[in-house]
Amino acid sequence: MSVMDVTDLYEEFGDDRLPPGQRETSKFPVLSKGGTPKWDRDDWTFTVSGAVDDELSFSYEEFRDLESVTQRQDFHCVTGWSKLDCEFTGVTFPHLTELAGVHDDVTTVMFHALDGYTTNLPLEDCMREEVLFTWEFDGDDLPREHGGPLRVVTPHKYAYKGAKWVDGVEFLTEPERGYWEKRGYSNTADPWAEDRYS
Ligand SMILES: Nc1nc2c(c(=O)[nH]1)N[C@H]1C(S)=C(S)[C@@H](COP(=O)(O)O)O[C@H]1N2
Ligand SMILES: [Mo]
Repeated sequence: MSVMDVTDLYEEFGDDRLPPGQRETSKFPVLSKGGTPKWDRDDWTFTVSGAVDDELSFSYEEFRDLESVTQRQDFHCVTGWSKLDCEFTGVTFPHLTELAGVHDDVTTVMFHALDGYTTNLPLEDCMREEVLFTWEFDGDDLPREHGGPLRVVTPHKYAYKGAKWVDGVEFLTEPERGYWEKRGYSNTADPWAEDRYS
């Protein structure tokens, strides 16, 4: 299995791999607004909805059968820690949009999760190979507390832009804010600009 190293993406945003004000940790802390939601792999469904040619829905097995990649990425939490060299396996965001056919007037993507969490990003910030729907971390199933069975990772943004327990992605033609974006976290969340709060 080949691993694509995308840890150099910082060159597009700043001078240093470690964004300003971040410290490196080897641990992987858990940050959730509430507890870890319960789910059952057999009734889990992932949906693609909104302004698309084909609204899609996948079972867990169907999602796992999509074309996938493994990447080495960094992970930056808005509370100040960064975990470098995480290996994630999953489906790229652009691949999913090819399957659904996204309308030209879409500006905003809203991610939905099993715990009621939501987070938004502009479509163009999602159309990157590094934005993954991932089920595997460092060679093992993604731990439940870190968002298993499926989560999003956004190495170019603070990690609150990556929904754990993601079960839906919605394509919108008007701006809308997600859970933390409504509660004072930055809408843009660029770690190299230290867009932490708004
Ligand atoms: N569904 C869901 N996704 C979420 C959250 C959450 O509470 N619920 N917290 C976010 C925040 S604020 C952070 S920092 C990261 C933390 O990911 P981790 O617990 O795997 O470190 O998940 C993000 N995704
Ligand atoms: Mo966070």
